[in-house]
Amino acid sequence: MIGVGDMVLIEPLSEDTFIENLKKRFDHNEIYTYIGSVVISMNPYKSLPIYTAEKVEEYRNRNFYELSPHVYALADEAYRSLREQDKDQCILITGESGAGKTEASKFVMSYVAAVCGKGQEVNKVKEQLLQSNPVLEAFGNAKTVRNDNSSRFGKYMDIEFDFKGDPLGGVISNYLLEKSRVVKQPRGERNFHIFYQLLSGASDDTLKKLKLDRDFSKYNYLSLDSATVNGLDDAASFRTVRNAMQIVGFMEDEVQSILELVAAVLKLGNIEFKPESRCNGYDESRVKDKNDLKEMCELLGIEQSVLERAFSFRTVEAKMEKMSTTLNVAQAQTKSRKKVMGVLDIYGFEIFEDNSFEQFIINYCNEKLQQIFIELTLREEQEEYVREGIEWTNIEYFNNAIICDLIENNKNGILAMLDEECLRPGTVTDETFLDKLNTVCAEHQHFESRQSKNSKFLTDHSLPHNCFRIQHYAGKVLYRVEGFVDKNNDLLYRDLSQAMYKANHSLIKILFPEGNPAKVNLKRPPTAGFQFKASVGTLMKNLLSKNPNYIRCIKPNDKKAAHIFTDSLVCHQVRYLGLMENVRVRRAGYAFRQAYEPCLERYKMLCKQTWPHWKGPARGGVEVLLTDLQVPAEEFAYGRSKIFIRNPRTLFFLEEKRRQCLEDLATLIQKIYRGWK
Ligand code: AOV
Ligand code: MG
Repeated sequence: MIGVGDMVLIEPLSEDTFIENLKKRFDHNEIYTYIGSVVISMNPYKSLPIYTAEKVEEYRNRNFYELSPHVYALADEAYRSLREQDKDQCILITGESGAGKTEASKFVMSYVAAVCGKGQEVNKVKEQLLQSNPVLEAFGNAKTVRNDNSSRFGKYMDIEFDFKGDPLGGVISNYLLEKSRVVKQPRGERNFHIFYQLLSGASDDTLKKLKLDRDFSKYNYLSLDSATVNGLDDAASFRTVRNAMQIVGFMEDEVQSILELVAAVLKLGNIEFKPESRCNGYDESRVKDKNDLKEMCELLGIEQSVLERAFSFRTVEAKMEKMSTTLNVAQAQTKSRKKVMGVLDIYGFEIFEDNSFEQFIINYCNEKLQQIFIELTLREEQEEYVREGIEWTNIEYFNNAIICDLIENNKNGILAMLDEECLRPGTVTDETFLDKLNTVCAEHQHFESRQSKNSKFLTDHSLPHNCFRIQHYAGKVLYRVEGFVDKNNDLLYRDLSQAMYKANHSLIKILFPEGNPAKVNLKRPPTAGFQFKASVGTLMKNLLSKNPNYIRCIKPNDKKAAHIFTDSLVCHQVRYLGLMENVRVRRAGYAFRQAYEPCLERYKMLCKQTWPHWKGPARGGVEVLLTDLQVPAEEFAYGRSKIFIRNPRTLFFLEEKRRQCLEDLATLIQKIYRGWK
């Protein structure tokens, strides 16, 4: 073993030894390290031969601590608990942009797929689950300065199993896609992969049908300075995506419709408007060059005059996506209770030069996940010791609840204030929103400072006039308010949705149900922020109802490069992820705990006094049992309702004894049986 596989065992423990251990292991391609049952994963930025079929076999059905740390061990443990103990599981993967979350989520999925169930039907379901990844990545991932394959949406996938542990299907929920990227990308970044894939990989014939040119430079929406990315083969990816779409279950004509839509978006980007006179406060505009408009209309089956009229009232960006969609990969056939393993892979915490509404939402989501980690591993763990009456010295940690509150508080949280501003009659601008924020949050801060001085809404004189700054758990972020109101409103003008609804195109029609004149809904749709907060709330509840398994991803350097370990960068992540506190709580505590009754039931055969029946309270039985087995006293603590076991090895010892005992028993029975014959 290179270095120490479980940080809990490091001696002496300090931030320096912790990071030294990570570095030593990273240098030897040991990218996984445990903190108890939590897996730390360092992004190696190169492919390692540790995800082979042989590795899967190695980790299959083995005890978590038996082999060297691996994300497969976590996947195995989660799947086994799901099958044998009937506990729904969730895999929570966190870390900043480019740290390796999406890759980790795919390794977990492919491991589970490899070890669960067999047979033609089951294999089909597995294929569909796995192949959903390339499709979602094509439409939802893009190159950013932080990551060449950055997820621009949050994804939560429930994999459903029957009582035997065979997969039945999956339900995927998507969270707020960064759709503004379609129209505009920061310098050095790209639009969503699918545009480049289509132009690079489609046949001449397909492109002709889609009225497209292979040349990226013909399209305004495809940034030129970074159109090709080292290490990304767009043409090959297109073939993968086409194939995956078929496996997932799209019919040929559906794929065609989708590609027509992609082509239409590219055309849309080329339509230029020239301003005309103003009337009624609307910017009237006229389409300048009509050829792209004509082709777009042909692709979508829309009458040109209808669309032109709709455009003329106001130029708006096309917003074609719903907040949260559920895709049923396969139909579950059974009515009996399903077991569920949820895999969460969201966009990681990010700080760009220019941070807007999208970064605000992304970072809020990361705060919420950090909250879960804190609640479950730091707070609840410590509270349990106190509850059980076990001697305990509290370990200090930073609780980010105050930041979550600053953002989501129903009364004076930033999202609530943004909504208030969006719904207020009168002239509403990003500036009026910022004014309000500064008034309320600054007051809030004064109020706070009298009490605790830890407000996370930062006001100082260096702040540019159109910005606000938040001290997030993972760093300070400066947000520019431009676009906040518009993006939160997320309104599509009725003329446009109605024009789209009139299209003679199967897909477009479904995408704009609000354009149906028979269903004019005068009620205002909920804002983007409101919907996001609600769906994140539901997600958190869902996660809290399951047994959590954590993968904490760390980015070794800012260069997307192999072999480079930047100490300061890693140190920053170790700090804000709360990993030191995690080790301390774990070290001071006990790795396993179990109520007295089931514990006695399981091991009573190991001691003459407790076998076959123990009379009296279970706790006494467990005491007798452990004394008889001569397990050192410091390995245990007796809680009010549970026995606490400090070291995993002690549990192995008990399990091994039990296994031997059962084996001996089986041999004995065989002998007796033979004797009778
Ligand atoms: P992310 O999901 O955490 O970022 P990814 O999982 O996309 O990050 O990882 C970024 C890149 O790092 C990948 O494209 C791989 O090149 C490399 N990488 C990550 N993990 C591994 C691994 N285990 N082995 C080899 N290469 C790896 V974001 O989606 O940006 O938050 O929004
Ligand atoms: Mg990702």
